[in-house]
Amino acid sequence: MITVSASRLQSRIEALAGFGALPGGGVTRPCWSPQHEQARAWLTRELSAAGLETWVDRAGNVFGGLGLHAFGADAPAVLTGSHIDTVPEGGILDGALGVLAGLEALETIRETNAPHRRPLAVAAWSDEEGRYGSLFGSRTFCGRLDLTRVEAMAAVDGERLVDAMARAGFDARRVAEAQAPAGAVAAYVELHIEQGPRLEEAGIPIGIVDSIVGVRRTRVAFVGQADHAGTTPMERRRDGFLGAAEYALKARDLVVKHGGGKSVTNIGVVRVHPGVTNIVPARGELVHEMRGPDAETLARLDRRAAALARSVARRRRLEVEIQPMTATTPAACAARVQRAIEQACRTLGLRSTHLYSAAGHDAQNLAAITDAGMIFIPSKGGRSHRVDETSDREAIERGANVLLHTLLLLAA
Ligand code: HGY
Ligand code: MN
Ligand code: MN
Repeated sequence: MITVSASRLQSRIEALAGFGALPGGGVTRPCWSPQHEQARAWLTRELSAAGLETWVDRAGNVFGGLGLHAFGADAPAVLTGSHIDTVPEGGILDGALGVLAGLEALETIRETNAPHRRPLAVAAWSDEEGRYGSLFGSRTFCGRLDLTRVEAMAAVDGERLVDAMARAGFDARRVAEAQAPAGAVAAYVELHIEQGPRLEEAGIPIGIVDSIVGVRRTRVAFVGQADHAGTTPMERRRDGFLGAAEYALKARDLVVKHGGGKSVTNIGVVRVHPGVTNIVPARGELVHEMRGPDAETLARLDRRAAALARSVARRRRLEVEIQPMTATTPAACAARVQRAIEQACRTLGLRSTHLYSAAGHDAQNLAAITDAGMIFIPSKGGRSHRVDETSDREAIERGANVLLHTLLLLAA
């Protein structure tokens, strides 16, 4: 039975971790940044050295093909992949594992001449973490990007996508050319760390994902009046930050109480304007994120959160601005891909369990154009999106072998 080279995979994980490495461990490698572009160049060299056809599309997606040099309906390909961009102060496996295990699987297939009827490819999708707009590269590839919005897309710190791409040598106005021809992808399967505690606590080595949550992000701003922080009587103040603070606490309760038990919410971006200590905040702005496996529940929470924002503003004599930013839809994973993963686990003698993904992934875009699925391995302590994110080497090897055999089954 063919298996991957765990040492070669491990050494590539460590090499990729060097791009944007932080002194205390972990990595910061936002898409289009200099360290990300160095990682991209390194990856294209590794793909070529592994004997794969290598190309980069207009949306910055990197591909390595085995029996494939471009996507077309004449030769539908079995695709794997993930992303090499990271969150700030993130871990070295989120995304990187799926890209490098995909490379390792294709290289092993080529070296062993393992039979496969369909061509195979591995992808590194641009800006999966959505610094400029969530799941950007796979959304473009799957024809799901609203192209009229590209000019306006920007990070929360204001940096525009067009400028970030231009600095990396890409023309954002041409991303539409990255859309894959219809029928070009026969199936998609992605290996990823679970990023949560369920597999480790259940003592099960492999997760077979059956659905992926939808994620909604909304910018909510409470607008009052700047005033002198010392001389303005307390009852006269119209404090934008306090509106945002009250909303944040009540929005959390709303989602916990009325989210059906699987919905979650987070507010990780807060800005106060003018933002100096001796002025009553005129403006308190936050990005409100909600996630859940059920689209209807998410839509209902959205409506209730907007009503909450308006009632907080009214009570505090503030204006409120509610701007939807991005909304991904929950995606079901294809039964055919889940069955292939199950069969690969049986071949390798590994226990598995089905679970939904509480993180968003590129696979939810691929699910719109082909049969898509995901393989999870346990995260130590469920830790992710933090510098001490890690998984056991054995878990990484098991995941890569399940990916290898799943790809062979899907490409047979
Ligand atoms: O945020 C997420 O769910 C993923 O890690 N991009
Ligand atoms: Mn992530
Ligand atoms: Mn990820």
